[in-house]
Amino acid sequence: MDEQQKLQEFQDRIDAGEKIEPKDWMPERFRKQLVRMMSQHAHSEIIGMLPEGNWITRAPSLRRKLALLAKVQDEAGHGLYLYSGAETLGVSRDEMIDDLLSGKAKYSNIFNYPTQTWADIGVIGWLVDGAAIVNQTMLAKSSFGPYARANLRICKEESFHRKQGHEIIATMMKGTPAQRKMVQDAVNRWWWPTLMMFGPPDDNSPNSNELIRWKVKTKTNDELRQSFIDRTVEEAHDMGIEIPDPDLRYNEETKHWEIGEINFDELYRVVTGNGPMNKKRMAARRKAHEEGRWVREAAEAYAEKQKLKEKKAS
Ligand code: FAQ
Repeated sequence: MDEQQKLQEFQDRIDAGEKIEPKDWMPERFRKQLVRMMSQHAHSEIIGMLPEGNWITRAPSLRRKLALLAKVQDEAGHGLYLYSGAETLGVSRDEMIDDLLSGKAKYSNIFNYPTQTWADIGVIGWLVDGAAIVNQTMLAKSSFGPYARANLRICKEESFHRKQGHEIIATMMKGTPAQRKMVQDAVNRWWWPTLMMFGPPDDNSPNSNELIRWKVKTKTNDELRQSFIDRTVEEAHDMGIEIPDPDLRYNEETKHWEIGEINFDELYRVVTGNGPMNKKRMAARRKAHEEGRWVREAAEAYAEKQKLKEKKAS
């Protein structure tokens, strides 16, 4: 079969709703796009542990501390599913981590903002995990098998994360005026960056057309953003929270909430290393990587020793 026929057969399989598995033939560009997305997604989960990890020692009760510890640990697990999935495409974990630590690889914009109060932890669960679920429920139907399966599992865990965030916020909104103010202040700071998590608008999203043709993505950035806005605005109003957007209005005809203009310059600034916390996040990640070196070396030495033992025994 020549390249053109292979491409056609590949597209036919995708159009028929089949999953592409690691050993199947795939265009090099498909492989590259998947490595890009899956590694960025994995890095986001790992860097995403930092803003919340910052509050584990300051959680207001033992129950809250336990839930937050478990959530942050889950994010590490998500990183592992995704790195393992990406490895099936022939890229090594070391290469992906090197790209993150050298600043070559991107990770989600949202983790470059500071967590200033306890309300930020609730808002991350409610808004950030809420946005991640909308995006990842779509990715759980992705045409690449390992990515779809990783997202399916991630979404189940993220639903708990969203619930714990929502519960923190709903509890604080029933508390004192100072607690309600703290929630509103956190929403004011996290609302717009959360909307940016869905990526640039469709007419300025260089990867979308290709990813949609290959059913890696089945919905566009703007479609997903809108679906998040519609469900979240209603929840905010139910809890007595104001959305910090003077242009927000409900369109009776389309049955959608319409928002004001998103400052996408801020998104580009943050994802190219110039957000409020980029340097701190990368410094913390590099330090953790260095401090964990002896653990990786010890684990490798142990595995090597086990292999030798097995060889001797056989
Ligand atoms: N942040 O052409 P498009 C989580 C980049 S996990 C950074 O539209 P595409 C869990 C994009 O990479 C959250 N960069 O790109 C958690 C591209 O640059 P490149 C992470 C962004 O791929 C919760 C360029 O802009 N989730 O939250 C962003 O079609 C709580 C042009 O963009 C995923 O990674 C951004 N927001 O769509 C953990 C999901 N947006 O690579 C802890 C998988 C765009 O060409 C606590 N990824 N860029 O140099 C995706 O769904 C997609 O890749 C998008 C971007 C939607 C992020």
